[in-house]
Parts: sequence; C-alpha cells; structure tokens
Amino acid sequence: MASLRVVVLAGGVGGAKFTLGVREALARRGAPPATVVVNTGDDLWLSGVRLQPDVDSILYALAGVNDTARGWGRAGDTERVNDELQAWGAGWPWFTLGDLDLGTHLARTGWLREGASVTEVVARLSRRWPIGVRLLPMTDSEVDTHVVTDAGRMHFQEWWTRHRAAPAPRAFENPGIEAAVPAPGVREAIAEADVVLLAPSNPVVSIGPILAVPGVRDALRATPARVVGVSGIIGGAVVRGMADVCLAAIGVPTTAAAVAGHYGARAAGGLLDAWVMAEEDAALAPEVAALGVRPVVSPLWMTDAAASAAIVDAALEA
Ligand code: FO1
Repeated sequence: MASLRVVVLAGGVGGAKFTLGVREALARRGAPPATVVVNTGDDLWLSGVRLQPDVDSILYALAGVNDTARGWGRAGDTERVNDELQAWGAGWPWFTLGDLDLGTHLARTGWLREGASVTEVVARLSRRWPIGVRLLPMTDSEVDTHVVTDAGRMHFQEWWTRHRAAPAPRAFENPGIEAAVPAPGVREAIAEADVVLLAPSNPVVSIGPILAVPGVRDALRATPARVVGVSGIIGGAVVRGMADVCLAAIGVPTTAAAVAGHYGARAAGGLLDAWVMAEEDAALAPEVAALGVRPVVSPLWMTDAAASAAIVDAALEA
C-alpha cells in the first residue's frame, strides 16, 4: 500500500498527538505524507497578532518544539513580551503569549498583512521544519467560535481558557461560516484520498467547525475513500480537554457509541464507514455496528508516537 493517500481532519492537542502517529505509520509503509486539514475555528486576533492555536499545536508537535507539559506553545519559552503587554493592560490577562510563540504570530500576521492567504501562510510556516505532513487550514476565511452560555455570549478562547468551560454552554456558533469555502486543496485531497481519518479531537469545537465549512461534508460523503473516525472517549470519559461539556451542550452523551452516532454512518447519510474505539468501550461495539458503522476495538491511549501509530494502523486496517 505504498501509494496510500491519507487525509486527517484534526484539532489541536489531540490532533497533534494523533498526527505524530499518522506520520510514523505512513513512513513505515513508505506511503506519501498525509494531508492534515486543521481546525481554524478557534483562531483569534489578540494584541494585533493573528493566533492559530490548532495549527501551531500541530506544527510545533511535528517539529518537536512543543511544550508537552502544557500542551500548547513552545518548549522552554519565556514571557518577557507578555509581561510588557500585561503591564500595558493589553491583551487578555488570562492568556499567555510566549516570546518564541509570538515570533510565529508576528511572522503569520506580517504575511497576512502583505496579502498572503491563510493557506499560503500555513504552507510557509510548514517549511521551517521537516514536519513530514502537508498542513492545510480548513478554510481561508476568518471563522470565529462563539459560545452562548448562561453567563452570556463569549469568544471560545475566553470560555475555554479563562473560564475553563465552566459557564454551561447552550450553543456553539461559528458566525461567518456559511460564507466560508474549504481552503484550496481540501476538497481535492478528500476526493483523491484512500482513507480519511477523523482524529480523536473534540467532536464539537475541533472537528465540528471543519465539518461545518460548506462543502466539506459533501466531499466526505462523495469520496471513494474509507472514512474512519477515532474515538476521543475512553471508558466513557474524555481523555483531555472539556469535550464532555461540549457534547452535553449539543445533547450527545459522553460515550464512544454516542459520538459515533453524532458523526453518523455513511450508509445512513452520515460520515463514518468505521469507528476505532477503546478496548475499555468494547461492550459498546454492537451499538456502533447497529448504526451501520464498523466498530474496530483497539488500545487508544496516545502515550507516545509509537502508541499513536498503532492506533493509526488499526484505523488504516479497518
Ligand atoms: N491555553 C491556556 O490554557 N492558557 C493560555 O494562556 C494559552 C495561551 C495560548 C497561546 C497561544 C496558543 O496557540 C494557544 C494557547 N493556549 C492557551 C491553548 C489554547 O487556547 C486552547 O487549548 C486551544 O485553543 C483549544 O484547542
């Protein structure tokens, strides 16, 4: 299967760990680099610079320069500029911009100001290190994520980072997404793929915005590729992040079978051909099969790149 063409839809931290596994699994097969379509729904402007948290999490992880303890930003970063911004009362006091990380945001913002598209900016960022995948933003348009909560409406980053997802969410909205189109290459990559993988990222605020870009769902429904999702739920609990809160807001229980049902079977108008679920959730496999989705039971802890690659192997063999 040396010519195996793989497309991954991914969010930030979980997406980064999964993408490390994709890169390793494909390299072992001698397959071409995967195309990774990254959520840009939590991008934002702050202190005059453009941030792309999910793009940067994946980029830094593939380059081996990420802060693995925090899960975001650069390893060994300092915060001198951030301290100055705070002293000026600029930015958000609860949101840290590391010095090295700010270098990325400044480069990106400069290129955007010079007229480069988001796709071109992501391509330029990808050239610095041999990251071993092709990164594409989901769209070139600016799409925000807003959270409607009991405490009012706020930007996703404020809800997530400042309030730790505490105010109960009523809805997630992506103003402007109806007018967005998939970034150049996204539809083509999906159409020409052999396998499309949905990373075990947050189904609501990471994979959700990618699927909400008009045209992406249709491309997934039409592709001859197998579409395989990987559960981010293990043993009925989220592995990281606050996906359970997000799922509850859209009425989806935090179980591997319910999330498979949320994506739906391709055979029944949904997206999935197969669903990789944790050994801890094996008892739910018949429920997944009843949806019309092939369940694949596998260890799902992404403890290192080799463990992630084993999950990708299970997905590719599905
Ligand atoms: N997450 C935090 O919890 N606190 C921060 O101060 C913070 C800063 C930050 C700066 C740049 C960046 O790319 C990401 C950053 N994150 C921070 C992570 C990020 O807000 C979220 O984890 C993701 O957006 C959710 O996918």
